[in-house]
Amino acid sequence: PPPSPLPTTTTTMASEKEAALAAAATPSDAPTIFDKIIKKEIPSTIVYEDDKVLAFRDINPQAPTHILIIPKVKDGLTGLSKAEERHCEILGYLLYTAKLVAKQEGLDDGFRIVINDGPKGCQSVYHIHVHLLGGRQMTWPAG
Ligand code: TR5
Repeated sequence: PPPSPLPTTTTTMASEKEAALAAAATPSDAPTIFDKIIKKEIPSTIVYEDDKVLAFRDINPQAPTHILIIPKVKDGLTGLSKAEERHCEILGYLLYTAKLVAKQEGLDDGFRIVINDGPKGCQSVYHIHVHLLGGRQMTWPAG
């Protein structure tokens, strides 16, 4: 039989890099797809929400559990490299939320937090987000 096509959600290393480079070419404070997810204009699988943050499942999961945690108000925080002192509270809150969601997901044996930044960090969406990955053995170093 002919080889079955790769699932459309599979992202190769090359296309991740291409997406990151394409994203880096757009104005960094422009609205992103995450604004539409926050406003519920496009669907997502929300696993946690309060007045400050939203956590939803990544559309292209890299682990059995792959959740993105984002601030509802970007306030110039397109990525970690743009952090100012005024962002300290929300940055801490994003990590604390990641811990709450990890517990909710049953990741009691461990998990990984990732924040990609800029083209070389393979960031593709310029609205800061914390990746929560778990449900399998992680390896190190990260790619
Ligand atoms: O590459 P970085 O670190 O910027 O992470 C961006 C993440 O957003 C990637 O892991 C993508 O898979 C994820 N992503 C992109 C879209 C999307 C999403 N997660 C959930 N829902 C999504 N929608 C509806 N549309 C996207 N373009």
